[in-house]
Amino acid sequence: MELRQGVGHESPWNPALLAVLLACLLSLLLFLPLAAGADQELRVALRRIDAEGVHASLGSLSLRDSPEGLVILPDLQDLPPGEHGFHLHALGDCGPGDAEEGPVAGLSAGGHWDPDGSGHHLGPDGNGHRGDLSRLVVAADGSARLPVRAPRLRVGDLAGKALIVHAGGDTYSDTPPLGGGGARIACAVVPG
Ligand SMILES: [Cu+2]
Repeated sequence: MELRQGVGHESPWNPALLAVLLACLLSLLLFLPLAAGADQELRVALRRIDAEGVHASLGSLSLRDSPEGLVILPDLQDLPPGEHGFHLHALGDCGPGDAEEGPVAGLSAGGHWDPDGSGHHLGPDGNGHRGDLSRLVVAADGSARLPVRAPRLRVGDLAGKALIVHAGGDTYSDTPPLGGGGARIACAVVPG
């Protein structure tokens, strides 16, 4: 049986077809990132908070998606030097909230964002609250510029929630409860 087809010496790469293919490839490369809605960047203001309310801006936080998850680039000043617990809290409200002892700074932001109901505070690399970020490091002059990581978050997850800085550090564990950060001293609402 004769299987050979009559293709002759013509190249299968018709120039017109090639051009169309190239155009398709190019548009795919250009529009793929948009279609995926993937990488986002957002800048929010971090404000000082206390039991009376929300006060002056302490600078900004740039929120970026990276291959390693969410990266927050702080550009802050006038904070107490040292390491501070830093988390995504569930509600986009930096105002005080009522407790037994009276109004408490930042309580309206609710607890650490925990969509999986883990009930555990285990830091950015653990399997607890997804809102657990790496600590915010403040230099001796009160400025903060070191990146903060959250491998399990993307910028889109932050919409409608609040980023909160605590007075104390963070043990990335349940001991003491919630990592030991204590009082809420600064807050940023992420629009959404
Ligand atoms: Cu917190």
